[in-house]
Amino acid sequence: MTVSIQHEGEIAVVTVDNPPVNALGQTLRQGLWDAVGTLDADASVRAVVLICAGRTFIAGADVTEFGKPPVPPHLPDLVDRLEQAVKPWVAAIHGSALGGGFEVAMGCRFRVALDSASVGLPEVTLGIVPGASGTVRTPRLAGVEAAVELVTTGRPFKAAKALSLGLVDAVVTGDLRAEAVAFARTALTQPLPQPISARPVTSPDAGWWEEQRKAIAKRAKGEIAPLRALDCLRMAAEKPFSDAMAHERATFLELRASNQAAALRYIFFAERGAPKPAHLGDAKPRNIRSAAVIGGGTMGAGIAAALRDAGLPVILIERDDEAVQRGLANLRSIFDGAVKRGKLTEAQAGARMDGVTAGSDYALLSDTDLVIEAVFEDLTVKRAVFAQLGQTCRADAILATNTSYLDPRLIAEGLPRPDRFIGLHFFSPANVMKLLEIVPTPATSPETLATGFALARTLGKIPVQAGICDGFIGNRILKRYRAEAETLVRRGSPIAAIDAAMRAYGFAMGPFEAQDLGGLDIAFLQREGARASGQDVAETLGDILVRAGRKGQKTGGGWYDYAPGDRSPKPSESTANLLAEQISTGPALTPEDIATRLTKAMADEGRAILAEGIALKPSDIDLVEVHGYGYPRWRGGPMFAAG
Ligand code: 3H9
Repeated sequence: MTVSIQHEGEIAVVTVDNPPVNALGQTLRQGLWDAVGTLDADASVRAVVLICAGRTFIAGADVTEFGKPPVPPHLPDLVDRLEQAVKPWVAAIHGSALGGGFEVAMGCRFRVALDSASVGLPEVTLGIVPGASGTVRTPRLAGVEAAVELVTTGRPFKAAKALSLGLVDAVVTGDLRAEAVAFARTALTQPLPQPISARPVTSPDAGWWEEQRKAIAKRAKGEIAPLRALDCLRMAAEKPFSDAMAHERATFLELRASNQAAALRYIFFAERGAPKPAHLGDAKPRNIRSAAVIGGGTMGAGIAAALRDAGLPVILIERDDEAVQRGLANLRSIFDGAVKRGKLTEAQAGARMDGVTAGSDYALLSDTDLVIEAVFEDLTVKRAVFAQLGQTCRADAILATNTSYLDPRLIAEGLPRPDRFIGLHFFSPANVMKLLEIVPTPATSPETLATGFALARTLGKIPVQAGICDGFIGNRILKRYRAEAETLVRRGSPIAAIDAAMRAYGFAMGPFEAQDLGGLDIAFLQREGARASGQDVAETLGDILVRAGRKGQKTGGGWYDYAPGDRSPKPSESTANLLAEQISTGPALTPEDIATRLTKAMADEGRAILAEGIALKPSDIDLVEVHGYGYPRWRGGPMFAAG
């Protein structure tokens, strides 16, 4: 039964059971609609507790219904009906009350939450605004400022914060059902609070709203839903309830049909499908209870931090004591940064470090389940590492390389158990970036591959399987993107115009600013390496700059100039002079032309990658671009955008 009713004396308990996340499909909406009628007509009932079975309270509207015509009872009507029920309802929240789920909770007269629960209105992350009074009731419940934060960021609030803002009435621990029933009994002894729709709301002045608009527009970088949500909230603060409701509903329906919402829904489901690809079949992942990282540089320390964040004990290996200390310092500075940003307490950061054993002796690894190598990108160096790992690790340990450009088959040569070897390509900073490219070799066993995917789940990462080629999926597309951007420069488009066009498209940075930040020398050295091994690699504009000592921000200039201590790029005369001979005059391109050219190049490379079997499906490529390379999420990725 999706909705069932039990009785505890004069309190009725309505249980919603609609796995996996109690989404508000038509059957559930109808079930709740009918329950209101049944319980209002039941003279033995004085109050109602609404509770959910399974992992969470109602997590929102059923997103799979969004492409279809809405079927009654509509959610806004259900929320009104709950609010108008003669018997007061108490929402008992565990897990997350999100979107329509929180709107249902706001239809209830009271909200009681477990201390581990959270509440939120994440609709803007799906390209829409709340469609069942979220923008209209929230300011009446918790004030305009809290409502603006909740609705325009889409980020849920933890129970304690929700309580302090008045979004919930009580936070409890232990047995939620018993606590909520007790809460309902006590509530009946006092006068009921007004239903939320009848509560007053005070609007801040016009200047405040303008400031919000500016801040949100800057953050949104082209995404429309957060600004439209702000409009709805302003309407709710300044106009009567019913006018604001009509405006919210119209905005919700309009945005639901928008391209941005379609793109965001597509990414939402792609993300959820990624950890469980069908081709893994019934291969069982190995249980990973301990991990080690070889190399304590930026990447190695980031990977170690990600493993510690997931609760795994970590062994960090470096080549000598000095390097061990440097590695530990890198790791500590990651956790210190987290403390500064309020993400970890001092005690938690200390516990993270306590779970790390560091040293230079590979014998430390004799009982480790998983080892990830993150040393210098040099085949000889990596092979030497794996030769030692092959000798010291347990025969059933999984051995992984974090290489970004080298052929994992060559790295694995000579390993006693090649079936246990796999590429796990993290993105820097590895404790932050969500993407994990998983690169099996032909010898990798299904069990090892399944373990790579399971590890991604443990680390909270989005796994995408990639075949072996130069740069795998992400860096191969990046190379093509940069090459196309250089082609535009050669044909006369100003460097700054190209960067501005890509920012206008939704990237945080354009291709040249990004290279200046990361350093032009890394890709240069790779090309030089390829040239040295006899490959025919054409001279790039970036090569000309590096040869002239312009490696990016770290050398005071790359594509742009930088004043000391200032990271803002200034068009560079030196760069213009160095490249002058390479540049001809081509047709003037609009920002849209530029973005179309560059994103089309990415999609073309994506199609080649699919044709070669390097990526298994277009959505994998889009996940790589969105989570590893800053492709605007609301555009869905290059493959989605190309249609
Ligand atoms: C909304 O409410 C609009 C209203 O304002 C107005 C309406 C008029 N629908 O994430 P998980 C599936 S907009 C359908 O791995 P977790 C998901 O695809 C909605 N399906 O679990 C997956 O399926 P499968 C606002 C959904 O425990 C399975 O559930 N709400 C929905 O890591 C498990 O998902 C949101 O945006 C859905 N709404 O996390 C909340 N949600 O097993 C979105 C999930 O077949 N959901 N599925 O792959 C979440 O944030 C997380 O799912 C949640 C649980 C935190 C709840």
